[in-house]
Amino acid sequence: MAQRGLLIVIEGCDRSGKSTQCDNLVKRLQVNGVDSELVKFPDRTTQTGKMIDSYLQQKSELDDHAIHLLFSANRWEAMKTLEEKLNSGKTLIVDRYAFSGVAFSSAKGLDLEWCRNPDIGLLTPDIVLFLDLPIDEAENRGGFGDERYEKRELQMKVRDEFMKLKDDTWKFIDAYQSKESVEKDIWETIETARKHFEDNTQELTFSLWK
Ligand code: NYM
Ligand code: MG
Repeated sequence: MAQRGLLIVIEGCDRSGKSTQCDNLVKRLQVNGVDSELVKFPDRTTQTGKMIDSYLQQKSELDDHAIHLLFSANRWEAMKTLEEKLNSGKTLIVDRYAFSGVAFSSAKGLDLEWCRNPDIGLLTPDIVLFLDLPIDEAENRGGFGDERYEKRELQMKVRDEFMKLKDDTWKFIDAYQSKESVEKDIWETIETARKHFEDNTQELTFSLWK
């Protein structure tokens, strides 16, 4: 069987440059002959994703617990496909994951432990890159404030909640640099990780949190 692909998660607050960097990373991996694909959560195209999209665009209201569970369901419904892809050798670059799920909901005031529960058992990422950007800079970037949650106070709380979730699979990327420098830092981090995993074949585990 081909060696499985890596599950690489990119996290950060809103406007930290995640989507641009995820696109660049997938392209660069492909150019370098690594079979890779972009995955984005929330996936707004599915049934749960449409409800989430409407909520984020402030077109509908939902109880905080209910939307939290929808975000989690949106990940769960993708797991089988993601597992198959990884096992076939594809590397996945995932734009947001359960860390966002917990960080945003707990920043709104839900209990952190309660928030972690629905995502227990999801595929464990091999590496999490956290794009770190000062809130002042995020606010200045175009589009901030368009969607629910894109407010200074909440984003600051979200960052604090993210910090409670980090472990030794997390790598911090200074997102307050030129796009090119951020891309370079990400690439170097990923190259190091790829070399590490080439020498140490990892089991695919389903235990994001215990
Ligand atoms: N978000 C994202 C959550 O609140 N919970 C989650 O589980 C996920 C994956 O949705 N402000 C929030 C974070 C963002 C918003 O994400 C949509 P994006 O990457 O801006 O489309
Ligand atoms: Mg956003």
